Amino acid sequence: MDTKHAAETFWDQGYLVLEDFFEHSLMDELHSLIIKHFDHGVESVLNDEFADRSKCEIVPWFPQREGPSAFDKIDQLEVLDSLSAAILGENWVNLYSMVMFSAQGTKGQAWHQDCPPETPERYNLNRLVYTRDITDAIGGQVVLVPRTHRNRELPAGDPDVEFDDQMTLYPKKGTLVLLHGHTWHRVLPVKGAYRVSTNSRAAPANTPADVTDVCVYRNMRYQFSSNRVIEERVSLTQ
Ligand SMILES: O=C(O)CCC(=O)C(=O)O
Ligand SMILES: [Fe+2]
Repeated sequence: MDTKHAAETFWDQGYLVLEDFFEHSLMDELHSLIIKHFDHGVESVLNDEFADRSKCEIVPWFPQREGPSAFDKIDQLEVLDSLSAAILGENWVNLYSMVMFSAQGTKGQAWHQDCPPETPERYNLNRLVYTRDITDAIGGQVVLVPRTHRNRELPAGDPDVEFDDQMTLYPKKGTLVLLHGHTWHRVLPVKGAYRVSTNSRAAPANTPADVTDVCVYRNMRYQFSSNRVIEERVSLTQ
């Protein structure tokens, strides 16, 4: 792979899709661990106010917090390592691996930026791994607005909106999606039995581990560590 060209395309567009990046055997191994984990029921650790206000319904799992795991194999891939370095620069940091599960009939995720965009060099890189195809029947497509990663705040307003220049991605089993944390993005509602994705988040050198603590939605800024809305972006009386 031409990592220099891939990194340039990423920086031009704010995202990059690479199909057949991961071996199907690795996808199957990780997928069965995900299914085993979520088989025990899907109690969300996120509170109701968050789900209600943010229009987000996902259940996160951080497999690497439980010790060495098959998910480490993603981080150990040489090709992902060099691509990440080409995008993020020397001494980039690996933040954490987060599996996201959405049950049938859930809303997906409303438009957001993973972290505030005011400081362009303070951002996270989503390295999204799909262990199964995302199709129209399943739902959960990733929608994004290209080139919104350069110091542009997601405009305030109705969480459920269509932007003229939005793009819909249908990642397949084995696809890697690289997505800048400031790029405006959302996940569509889930119609099939369930939807999963895995995010091995990374960031440039010296980025604090809590870079994604505050997420920017169209109606609010939400802080995960305190479970609080820290800024209302639309009038609540309307
Ligand atoms: O699950 C996905 O496809 C994307 C989720 C997302 O918004 C993120 O990882 O920041
Ligand atoms: Fe996100």
